Amino acid sequence: MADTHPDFLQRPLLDGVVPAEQVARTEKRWLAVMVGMLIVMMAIVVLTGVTNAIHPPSNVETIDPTTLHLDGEFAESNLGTAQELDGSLTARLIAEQYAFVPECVKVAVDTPVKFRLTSTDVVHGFLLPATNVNTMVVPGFVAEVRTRFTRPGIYRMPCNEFCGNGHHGMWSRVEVVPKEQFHALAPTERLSCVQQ
Ligand SMILES: [Cu+2]
Repeated sequence: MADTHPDFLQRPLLDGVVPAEQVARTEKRWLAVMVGMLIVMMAIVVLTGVTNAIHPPSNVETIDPTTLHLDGEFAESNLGTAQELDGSLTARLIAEQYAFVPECVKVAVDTPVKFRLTSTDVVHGFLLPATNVNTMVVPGFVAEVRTRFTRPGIYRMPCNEFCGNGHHGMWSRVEVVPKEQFHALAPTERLSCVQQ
């Protein structure tokens, strides 16, 4: 009888056991599909990279991370919150290992706010909980996020991209104050709230 064959491999399979050849055939098919997907995805990455079609999130504005502290928009004197002619606010910050500069920015409630950020070293993340603000901050690019705060308060802001050993300590905050309070501040006091 076949099921008592002295060679174990020659005995018939129990019910429900799939023959080895069938398993191998199915695995080969899946392998081919996966290799095909990998090739397509690699081709997309290479092609979009070569044609400069890959961009970091947000708007595609480039900046030289090695000289941004010397002059221009992200020079130290320009960091923090500035009021535009139309009444909106622009807050400029630099993200670097392991801090945001300035560490605290002040903005007014019910006012359009534009955050502009860049990084001097590695990829960081800028996230304000309970708002639409959440962007990667990529060296070489300016990340821009627009929002409007409907409630005053302190929005604590963790770096949400792992950026190195000190990442867990990379915190900052945005203080949203009533409009009158903001407008009563001297321009230098509006810039940041680090010392307050
Ligand atoms: Cu980080």
